Amino acid sequence: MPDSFYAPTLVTARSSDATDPAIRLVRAACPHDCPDTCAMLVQVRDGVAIRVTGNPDHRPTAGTLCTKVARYVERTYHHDRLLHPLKRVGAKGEGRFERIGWDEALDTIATRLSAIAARDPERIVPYSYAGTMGLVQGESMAQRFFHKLGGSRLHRSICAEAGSVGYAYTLGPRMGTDIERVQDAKLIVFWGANAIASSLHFWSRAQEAKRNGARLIAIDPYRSLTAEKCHELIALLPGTDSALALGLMHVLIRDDLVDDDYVARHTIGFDALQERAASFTPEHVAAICGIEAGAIESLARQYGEAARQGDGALIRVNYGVQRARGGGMAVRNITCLPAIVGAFRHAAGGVLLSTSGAGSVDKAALTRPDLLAGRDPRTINMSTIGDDLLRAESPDFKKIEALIVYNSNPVAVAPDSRKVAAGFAREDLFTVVLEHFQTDTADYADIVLPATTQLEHFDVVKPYGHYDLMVNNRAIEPLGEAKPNTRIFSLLAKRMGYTEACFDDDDETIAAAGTSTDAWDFEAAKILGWGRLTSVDPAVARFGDGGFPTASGKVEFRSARAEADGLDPLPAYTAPYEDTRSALASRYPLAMISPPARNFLNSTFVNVESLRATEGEPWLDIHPDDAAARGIEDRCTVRVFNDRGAMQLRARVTDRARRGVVVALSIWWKKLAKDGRNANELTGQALTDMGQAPTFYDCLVEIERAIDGNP
Ligand SMILES: Nc1nc2c(c(=O)[nH]1)N[C@H]1C(S)=C(S)[C@@H](COP(=O)(O)OP(=O)(O)OC[C@H]3O[C@@H](n4cnc5c(=O)[nH]c(N)nc54)[C@H](O)[C@@H]3O)O[C@H]1N2
Ligand SMILES: Nc1nc2c(c(=O)[nH]1)N[C@H]1C(S)=C(S)[C@@H](COP(=O)(O)OP(=O)(O)OC[C@H]3O[C@@H](n4cnc5c(=O)[nH]c(N)nc54)[C@H](O)[C@@H]3O)O[C@H]1N2
Ligand SMILES: [Mo]
Repeated sequence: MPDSFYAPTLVTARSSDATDPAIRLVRAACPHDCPDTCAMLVQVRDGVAIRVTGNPDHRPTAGTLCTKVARYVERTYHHDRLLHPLKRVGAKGEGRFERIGWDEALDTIATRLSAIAARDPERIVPYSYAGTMGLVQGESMAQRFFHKLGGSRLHRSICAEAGSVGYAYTLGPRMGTDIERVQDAKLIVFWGANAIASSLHFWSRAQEAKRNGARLIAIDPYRSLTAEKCHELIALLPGTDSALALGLMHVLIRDDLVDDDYVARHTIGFDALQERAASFTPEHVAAICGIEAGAIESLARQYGEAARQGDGALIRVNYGVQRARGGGMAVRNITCLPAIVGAFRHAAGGVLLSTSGAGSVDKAALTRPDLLAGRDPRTINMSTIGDDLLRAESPDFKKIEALIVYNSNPVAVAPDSRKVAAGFAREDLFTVVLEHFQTDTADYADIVLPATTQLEHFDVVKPYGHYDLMVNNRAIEPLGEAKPNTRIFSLLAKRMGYTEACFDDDDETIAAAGTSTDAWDFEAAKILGWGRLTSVDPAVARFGDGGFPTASGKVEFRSARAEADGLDPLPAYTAPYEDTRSALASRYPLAMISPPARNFLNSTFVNVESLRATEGEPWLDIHPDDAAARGIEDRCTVRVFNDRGAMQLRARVTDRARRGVVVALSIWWKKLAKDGRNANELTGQALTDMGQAPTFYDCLVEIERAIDGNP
């Protein structure tokens, strides 16, 4: 029997693709943590999804899906899908489970949580991130549940916090150049951004710009798939971007490439900035970044001149620059550049980090903070979950006794994994995991609950790379006994005795309430598959005529807010914790970065055989000079280690990695690697300068040939 809890909207669209009358086309939206948030067309025959394609009518999607999501059907019907609740019968982490019914699962959880909550609900911690970016299956019913419970809050810091804080100091909430203008740019700088892997539809537009004569420049320690297709690569040392931006400012000011009119009308603090930039000569910056001074001079000239000529000069800054100690400052400094040269004047110019500051979502309607009823629970930072799970009871810290994980795989993705796993292995910790698959994290659960995938539930997804709010209509019935996150938390609420009416809301009611602050037409959007966010005008987002959403209404080179937060009010250079010039480098001389592999989406899709086969196995890319110095040959097994941990990988000796930097594309499931480990065995829990975010790419290591590491 279909569950009547969530309204079974099944919208049929027409498309030339579906000539077979037995095929129903459902308009859906990709749920994944990616800026592109594509419009999908799901072909359904006899209640079975048979194919997923990109909707050609949705402009940002333009009819294409990435290789991963094109395999969404393979993932949905995967032979390992979790189809019923499970209870653990083996040791934590061992992965031995036994099937139970929903009643037993929910009763067990409610009994355990009630007992803990009777003493102190803050000992119960939610752990979630962006397994789905849906407003409904993400943080709606789940947070209503935790608000009513009074559980700890979670600082969802693991991805974008450093940059969002840095960006806000300079420009305000994140709204960037509209992806639909990118093809008109004449210079595109990919700054810590591997668009081919992580935002394919931005890349398509950039390629169109390239065909129209645009110059593409990558700033990346690694010759990524994107960097190799650019005209130029500046391969700096990881975590030194804030210095490079200051070096560019120095040259722009010195060589009179400043747009004085724009600076005078739309910025504050330029004199102080000029003074600050004075000491960041190209030679000084080159030494910090490990690059040639000439590359800084040349980039500044190309950038300043493109803007001066009125050409679109666009910086696509992404997450690569944010994952070291100075990640916040890097974004703060980079976002000053388009104001200095007036690049905001051109619709295709300016800067794009994210569009997530655009549009208004009614978070309170989704998550109902009123259910806290005056309580103000503590906040746990998801990026230091390893330490926090291992922290003992003290007057300052209430030990974590229960963890409810959904939309996330912390045992694979959180830094300092050895500690994370040790924390999850605690016998006195009660852990519930809502999942599609038996992940590394699910292996540590006491109870595993099967969740529906995007094809099996309704949702609305707010993108961070374009300005359309996307509707995901349900295409098929839930597989097995799987249930949407909303339904699971609603049932749990009932078991806990919560009687508020909001725990009865169905998914469409939640979606309508959560988006009612925008004047978009929800009913029309369900039929079309998307609706333009009306509360943002992309013309405003490009700031041609100023009007920045900062305190001063201008670009803030000098930020009083940063100063009030105890930070340097001006752009500065913040060195990495694990600097290649520090004492630590004498033991661990190589900087390791672990950016996303093209065929995985964080740790999602790693268990899809066809995609894993394309990635091959966990590799470590190492420069020929660094390999030779250690007697490492191509394809031999190496041991990578530092004080936090060690793992084994197969070496690829290649000059894609710059000298001094090794690259382990991620995020592998630990249990699908030969040694049961992944890159987070080596990463640390130190936090960024802004936003208390993780520093995955601020990680010194040493490498040796494994004992039997023959190629
Ligand atoms: N295929 C795929 N797409 C994804 C994801 C995925 O896992 N796979 N993940 C999604 C998520 S959650 C996110 S946050 C985004 C990430 O989006 P991006 O940040 O665009 O993705 P990355 O591939 O990490 O690109 C970052 C690039 O920065 C480089 N880099 C590393 N350290 C530094 C540094 O210190 N300075 C500079 N300048 N560059 C550096 C890396 O070598 C890499 O090429 O992508 C999203 N899209
Ligand atoms: N070393 C290293 N570590 C990193 C990064 C890196 O570049 N290098 N990147 C970091 C970044 S940017 C991010 S964003 C994080 C990502 O970390 P996470 O947000 O944890 O992302 P995933 O690893 O994709 O795990 C998401 C899980 O949610 C599940 N899921 C999907 N949809 C649903 C649903 O509807 N219901 C339920 N219950 N579950 C669902 C999926 O099956 C998947 O196992 O990782 C971080 N970790
Ligand atoms: Mo992310």
